[in-house]
Amino acid sequence: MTKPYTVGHYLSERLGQIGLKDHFAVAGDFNLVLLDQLLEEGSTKQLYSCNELNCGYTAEGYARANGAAAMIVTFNVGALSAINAIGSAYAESLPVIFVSGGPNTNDQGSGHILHHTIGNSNYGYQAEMFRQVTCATEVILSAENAPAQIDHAIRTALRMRKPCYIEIPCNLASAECVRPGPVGTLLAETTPDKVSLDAAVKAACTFIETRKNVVILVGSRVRTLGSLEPIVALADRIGCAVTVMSAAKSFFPEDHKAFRGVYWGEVSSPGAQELVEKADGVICLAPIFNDYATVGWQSKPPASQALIADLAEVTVDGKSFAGFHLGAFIAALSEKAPSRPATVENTTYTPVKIPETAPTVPLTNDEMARQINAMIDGNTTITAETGDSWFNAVRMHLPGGARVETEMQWGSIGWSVPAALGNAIGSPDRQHILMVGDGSFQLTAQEVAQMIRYEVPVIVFLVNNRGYVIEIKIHDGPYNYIKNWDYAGLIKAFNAEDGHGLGLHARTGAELADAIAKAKTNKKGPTFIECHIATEDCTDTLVQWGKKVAKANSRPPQKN
Ligand code: TPU
Repeated sequence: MTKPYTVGHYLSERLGQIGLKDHFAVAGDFNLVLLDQLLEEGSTKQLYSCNELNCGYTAEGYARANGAAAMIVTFNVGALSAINAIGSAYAESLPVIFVSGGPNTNDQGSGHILHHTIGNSNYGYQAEMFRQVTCATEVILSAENAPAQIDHAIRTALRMRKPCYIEIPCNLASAECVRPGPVGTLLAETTPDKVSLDAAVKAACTFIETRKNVVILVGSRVRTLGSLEPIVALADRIGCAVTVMSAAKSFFPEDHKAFRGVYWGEVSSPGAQELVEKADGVICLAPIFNDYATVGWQSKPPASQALIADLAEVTVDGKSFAGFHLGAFIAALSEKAPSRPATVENTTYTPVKIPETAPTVPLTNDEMARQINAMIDGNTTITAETGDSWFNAVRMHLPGGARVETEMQWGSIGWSVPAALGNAIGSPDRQHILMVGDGSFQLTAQEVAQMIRYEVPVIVFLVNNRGYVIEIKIHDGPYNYIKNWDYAGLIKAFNAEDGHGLGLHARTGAELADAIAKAKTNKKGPTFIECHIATEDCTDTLVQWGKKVAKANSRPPQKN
């Protein structure tokens, strides 16, 4: 007799069909049978994380490289640890398929009190919590309904570019169910509302025609397009200058003739602030104008001068249009938009050179950033953690094809270590660089062990500046100083008897150059370079930006 086809097999086959090669997991007794089923069906490889928060960030990073990701954890103790990472996937618009094991169906509604729960017998609260940070929440209660529910969650996540939630009771993972058909509708985009799309394109063309100085401002949610080509095509058609927001660093090729740097209010690349703020028409592609991006609410194009093309809505000249995806709008506008060459012709862009320091003096932040910048080629992905690493990544000059990943909307420190791992697993043919501060690293440090386990050659630059420098610059206090660790020394412990990680210290420019040379030849695991930098030595833009953000955060309460 052949083995029955199960709910777990169905999920597994669907994950493979949507283009995943891997899924990430932490085992627990509510998901063990499900993990068995995924292994048995085998469409995707099962990779493990040290804890569920890291598992979530790893999946989030993988989705950045691969378009989507999946993770499997156990009920409550696993899932609730992961919810921060699912919040990240929601905020950053990444379709992570979050799967939790659930209580046996015989226990649901029976009054039984189970372990790993808050001690009452209502097991719906986990799904309710996740409902706020997912676009579809499916609690499976029968094998018959499982295919439709799994498909609904996955389809919604892929279309909305947001995470979804699937809960599979531990006794249903191996219950018999039908096989999936071809992937077809799961991957298909919704048909755009042609009338609304045409009206939006017409309004956008009028907007461009009636403005003298048009500039494009690229925002971070263009990541959901999966390619920069549509944006380049639009820029080429209009012929105007292009700037990117800080969270969208690398989302327009910096070697393109129209590129004019990063617009970030008063900490913009030279010339970019003037260009955007003097333009009478700013085409904002999938922007997020939060307090960080606007430097404490200082720098946001006024509504009368902005066309805002969001993921599911275009707003222009006081009217909003919906019913189509950003990709459809950009493609249609690229065919119809009038040409406005003025801003490209009137301006130039010269990237700022990061200053060099002598190789024998103590290592400086500039020298570290300069040497990292020199390593970047068109096949490099840099993951930059919250902190001064953001500002260092933003000031680098990138060859076309280089990629920067940040988490500037959610900004949860510790994200970058697992996210760089996930990104590297999702795009193994690229060179992966991680820049992370010591404070952030202390949250998720153990995930370097998974880089070693899976022999992922991420080059990690750990900035040991003895504290939360970004917070020191925003609002200082004793809470911003941390216990020092021998970070590079951790690698020996993580390697144990069989790992190939390399841990190195860099205290001068020469030591850093030597460490980078070693990292380039270490392909069987991560190279971890602990860069010793003085606490007061950080990027100028961080200080300038920090003051403005602190001022915005300390506004007195409004009077009634
Ligand atoms: O380069 P540097 O020194 O700025 O980076 P480091 O050392 O990683 O410090 C980051 C400090 C930081 C904190 C403590 N940045 N944001 N926060 C607040 C914060 C606290 N907890 C979470 C999960 N996320 C946060 N952003």
